[in-house]
Amino acid sequence: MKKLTLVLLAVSAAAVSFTASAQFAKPEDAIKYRKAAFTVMGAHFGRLGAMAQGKAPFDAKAVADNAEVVANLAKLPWAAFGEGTDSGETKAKPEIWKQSAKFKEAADKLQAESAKLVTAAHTGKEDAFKAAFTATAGTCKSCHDDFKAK
Ligand code: ASC
Repeated sequence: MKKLTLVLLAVSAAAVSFTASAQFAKPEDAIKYRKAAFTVMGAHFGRLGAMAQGKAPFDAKAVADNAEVVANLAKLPWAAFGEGTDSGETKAKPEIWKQSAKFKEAADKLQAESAKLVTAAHTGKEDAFKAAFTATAGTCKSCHDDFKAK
């Protein structure tokens, strides 16, 4: 039984990592994919931002729903920064590939902070949400500063 569980876990982990390193037929497809992920993430992050900045009333349920979308989407773009995807319709800076460890660190920070944002959102506390939102937004900004052309 224990063995079977381990085998099943290994299989599902492999399935997840396969999804994460999604194969793209063409570099343009990868670029489109990652931009789409960032666009949808940005839309949901924007809804959180409106609440964090008092431009929309704080709604704990909406905060939790949007935070979950952000945290899930935050896992997706990175597999689409493969070789050959540095040119074309993209604002990606060459530093992404030249400083790949630093880029991965930035990507990991977004994922870590957005996971904390989900936890904070589930407390239902506005202050906790605002603090976690600010921390997450900081990871967006620093990555854009280093790795995204204006
Ligand atoms: C957003 C959005 C970003 C980040 C960034 C945070 O709402 O679309 O890219 O916040 O501006 O500084």
